[in-house]
Amino acid sequence: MSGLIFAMDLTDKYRSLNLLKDISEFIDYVKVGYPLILSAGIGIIGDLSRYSPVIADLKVADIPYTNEMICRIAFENGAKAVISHGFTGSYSLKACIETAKEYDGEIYVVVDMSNPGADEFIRPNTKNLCKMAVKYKVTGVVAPANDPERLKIIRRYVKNLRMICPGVGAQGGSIREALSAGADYLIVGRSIYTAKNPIEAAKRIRNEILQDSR
Ligand code: OMP
Repeated sequence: MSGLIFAMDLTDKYRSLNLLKDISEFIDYVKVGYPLILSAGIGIIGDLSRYSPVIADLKVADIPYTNEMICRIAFENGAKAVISHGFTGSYSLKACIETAKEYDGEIYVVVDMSNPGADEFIRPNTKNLCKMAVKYKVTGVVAPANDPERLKIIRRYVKNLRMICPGVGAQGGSIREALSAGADYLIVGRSIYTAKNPIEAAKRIRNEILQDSR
C-alpha cells in the first residue's frame, strides 16, 4: 500500500491512459470523475482499471432507484469503488451500498469538502453524515486534507472507517499534517499531472506518504 490515490482529471483518453501506465506502480487507486468520463465515455473506467483499481467519483446524489442504476453502471464497467454524496439521506446511500455488495465493491461518502464554501452547507452536517457512514458501514469517507483540524474531528466521528483525503499540493494542504490528523489515503491530482515530470512527482509523493505515515 502506498497511501496515494491519483485523481485523473485530464480529459484526453490516450494521455490519461499513458500517464496512468507510467505511474501505476506508485499508486493504490486511480480516481476518475466527470471531466474524463464525460470526455472519454464510460468505457474509460474499464480502460483505466487495466492499470489500477478505479474509484468512480460520481458524487452520487439522487433517489435510491437512480443511485442504484448509477452505481451498477460504474461497477459493470469495472469500477472498484464509487463516491457518493450523503446529503440525500440514508435510503439513497443504502441503495449504493447494497449495489456495491453485489460487485464486492466499495462506497465512499463525502462528509466534508476541501473547497471554500464547504462551511456553508456541508460542514454543519458533517457529524450526522459521519454517523450515517458508520451506521451503514461504508468503506470510507472523503474528507479535506487541507484542513487538519477538521480531519482530526472527522477521525473521531468515523472511528476506524477509511478516510480518503483530497486537498494536498494544489489546494494548499500538507502531506505530513494530513497524515498525522488521521488521513489513510491522500488523493492527489494536479501536483502529479501538471508536473514537468509526472513520474518523478508521483514517486516523490508516494515516498513522502510512506515516510510520514511511519
Ligand atoms: P487536486 O486538487 O488537483 O490534487 O485534485 C483533487 C481531486 O479531489 C479532484 O478530483 C477533486 O475533484 C477531488 N475532491 C476535492 O478536491 N475536494 C473534495 O472535497 C472532494 C473531492 C473528491 O470527492 O474527490
